Amino acid sequence: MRANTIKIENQNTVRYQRNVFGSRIIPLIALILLTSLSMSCKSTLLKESATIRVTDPNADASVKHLMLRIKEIPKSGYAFGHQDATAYGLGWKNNGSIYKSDVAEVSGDFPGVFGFEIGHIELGHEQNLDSVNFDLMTRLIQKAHDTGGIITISWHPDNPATKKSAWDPSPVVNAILDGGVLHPKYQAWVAKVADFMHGLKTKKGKPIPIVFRPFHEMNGSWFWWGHGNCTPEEFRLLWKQTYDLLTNTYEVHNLLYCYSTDVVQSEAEYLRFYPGDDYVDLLGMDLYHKNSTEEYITLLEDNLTLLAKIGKQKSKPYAMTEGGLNMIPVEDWWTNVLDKNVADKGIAWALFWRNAWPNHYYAPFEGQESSEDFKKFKALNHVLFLEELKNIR
Ligand code: BMA
Repeated sequence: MRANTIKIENQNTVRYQRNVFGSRIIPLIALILLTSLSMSCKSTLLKESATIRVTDPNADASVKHLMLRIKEIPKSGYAFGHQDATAYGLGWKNNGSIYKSDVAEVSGDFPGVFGFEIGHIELGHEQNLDSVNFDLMTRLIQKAHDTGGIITISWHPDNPATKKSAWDPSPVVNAILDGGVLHPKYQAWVAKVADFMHGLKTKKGKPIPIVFRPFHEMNGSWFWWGHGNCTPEEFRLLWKQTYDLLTNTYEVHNLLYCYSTDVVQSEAEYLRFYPGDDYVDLLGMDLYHKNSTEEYITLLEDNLTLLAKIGKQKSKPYAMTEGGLNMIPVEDWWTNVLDKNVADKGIAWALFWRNAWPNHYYAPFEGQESSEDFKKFKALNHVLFLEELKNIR
């Protein structure tokens, strides 16, 4: 073999060299270049993330990296998010042995942002208020993170005074603040949240960074922490004390904190409950399509323009943290109603609520009226599902 090769080389050096470059060296050089390019991209982001500021001074490096990823997203578009995407969907529930989502069945890809909910973790229950087992949730979060997704967690804690749900508006905030009769109970609740967050680790034992979004829609009056059920000052104290318990007392350092209101009428309303720049990493709004399409278009325009303005003033990324149209009975809703009115606002993502029951769902499933339009929406270059989002790193 060896002698033969030399002979060929002597006979036709040029052809041999071409052959070598064509078949081996060029792909090798390309591989080296690609590897070093991707390593240099990665290291640039990681290098930058070492200097980026998040509110928790002791935040894990992964949290800073996540913040940087989130800030990068609007340069390419916005990510699609879905609540409980992999936990259940229309007609199925994850029993621990499958990994699927309604959105992936329709469009071929998973969402870029995965929403999860920890209501009832505070009670020590095995499953959340929507019957998702917390151990399964941990595994689904690991998988979402491993595959390059971004994870956001909401929390609908029960009313600590009445033991009824988060939707029981009986005033209680004052009683759970430091010095209040229910403060020890609340502290124990936050300890349970902390335990759950501490448990979110990769297979290698590294913390999984999370966007935590507690006490959302506080400008509405339907939750016990909402407008009219506590004063803005009490709300701010609740936020700060919860933040302090998590970061300082329980040493949870894998969180970014997201403040999100419901629809607002003004900047003053948006900021009425705002605990301060030192306690908030991201800004959000929950914007549902409840009435006419025309009204929703105006609502998106007014609210997201305002959110963009506040986000820019504060140099904080922002997102549509919840939203959608229940049962999506409008065929071209994704491209014509949603995308046309959110694409130019600079949001990092838009997250759609859970596919719970046949009359309570916000993302399409196979055969659903808006699924053809959803495929067109997914194909838009600026709409980022998991495959695109994982490259922003
Ligand atoms: C609400 C509804 C409820 C659910 C809650 C928390 O909007 O979907 O059924 O319990 O969110 O996920």
